[in-house]
Amino acid sequence: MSRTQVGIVGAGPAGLTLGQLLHREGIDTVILERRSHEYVEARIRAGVLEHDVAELFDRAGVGGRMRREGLVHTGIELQSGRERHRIAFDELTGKSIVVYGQTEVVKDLIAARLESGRPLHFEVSDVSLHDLDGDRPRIRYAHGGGEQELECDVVAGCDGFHGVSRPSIPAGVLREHTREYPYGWLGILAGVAPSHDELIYAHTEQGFALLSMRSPELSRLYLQCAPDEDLGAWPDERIWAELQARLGTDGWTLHEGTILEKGVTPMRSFVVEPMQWGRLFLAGDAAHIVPPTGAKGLNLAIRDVHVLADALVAWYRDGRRALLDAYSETCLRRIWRAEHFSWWMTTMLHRSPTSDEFILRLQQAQLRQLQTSRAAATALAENYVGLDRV
Ligand code: FAS
Ligand code: PHB
Repeated sequence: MSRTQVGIVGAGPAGLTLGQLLHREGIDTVILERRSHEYVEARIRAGVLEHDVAELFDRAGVGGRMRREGLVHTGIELQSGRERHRIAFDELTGKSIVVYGQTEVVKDLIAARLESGRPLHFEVSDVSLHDLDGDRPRIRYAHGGGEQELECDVVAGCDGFHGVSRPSIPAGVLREHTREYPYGWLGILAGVAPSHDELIYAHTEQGFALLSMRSPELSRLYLQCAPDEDLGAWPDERIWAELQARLGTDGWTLHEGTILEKGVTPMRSFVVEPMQWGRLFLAGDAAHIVPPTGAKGLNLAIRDVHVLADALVAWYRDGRRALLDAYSETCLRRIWRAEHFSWWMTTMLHRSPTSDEFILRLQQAQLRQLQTSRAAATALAENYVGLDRV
């Protein structure tokens, strides 16, 4: 049996960031990841970093490439029909966001982990958690052709929505809250320069569309579709035609290019309470999911492990358990705020198959108020760039 202070299950943004934050405080960790190094780095997911999350990466010593290659944005465009209106983050909040792909964040975090020389095991299997309600929890797993056992002080469940950590909490402990949405996103990565310098969220009669980007050469675009949309029914020509129809506006051109990757993502809102049991602490998608309309998923994961790292440092340094005991309550305040914001953005901007003219008029009224009311625009901007206090 081997030993560490904090056993981390999952090498996504949550697990890798936690490992980096704890390593910088001299706390020993082992990160266990079921997928291969290549697979983890190739996954295309989120694209927006909140202002304070970008600054956290700076402080954690992994912000260098993000600052060189990331795109600082001071606003977004909301489009209603063929009319656009800009939400000016800098003017309304004094903050900005950084557009930098999750794939790049993960590459930077893995590079830092490998440079630290601390254990990061890819392609582990048969992970199971034991004695979580004692003071010596254990992680069993298979790796390198043999069965392994890792004794820890604490286990961090950073293994995403489909991981083993949440199900390791006994039945009856967790309260689950969930909403499924009657639509999803068909997302593409295209080898063409973005047709706009900021993100465009479009509400149209045909449905939602989003123009985003990854670099001056790479566009990331999404269009609302059925949650179980058949990708085979969407040849490249049809995707571009639908994006043209939804994003088009007078005097503006959506430039098309080679589609490098496409996929359909269903949407859900999901939260478990509490996010801790005994010496197990859940973080990121293992504990909560948001529809991507508010660009919160990745940012919530990083915020969770920032809280957890501070709590563990206080515990190891001074024996103070108060922050650890309050971990779940502290995270859930921000999580529920982000759940509401993501739900609000999603229901305001998507045309549900079950919605009627009444809902359409409510959506148009909300979008109009965001044009006419500084207070309404400020509330959106504060949530989007990331709230100081929740
Ligand atoms: P992750 O799921 O990223 O990482 C969990 C890790 O644990 C994975 O590497 C997994 O392989 C590993 N793991 C799972 N089970 C394991 C086991 N038994 N043993 C060991 N390892 C195990 N968010 C946004 O903000 N904007 C977006 O546009 C956006 N798009 C998304 C598209 C898709 C298809 C998905 C699935 C999510 C998207 N998200 C988006 C949300 C996403 O970015 C998550 O919020 C983010 O990845 C959360 O990070 P983690 O909590 O680290 O979980
Ligand atoms: C992305 O660039 O992938 C992205 C941006 C904003 C969102 C969702 C996804 O709300």
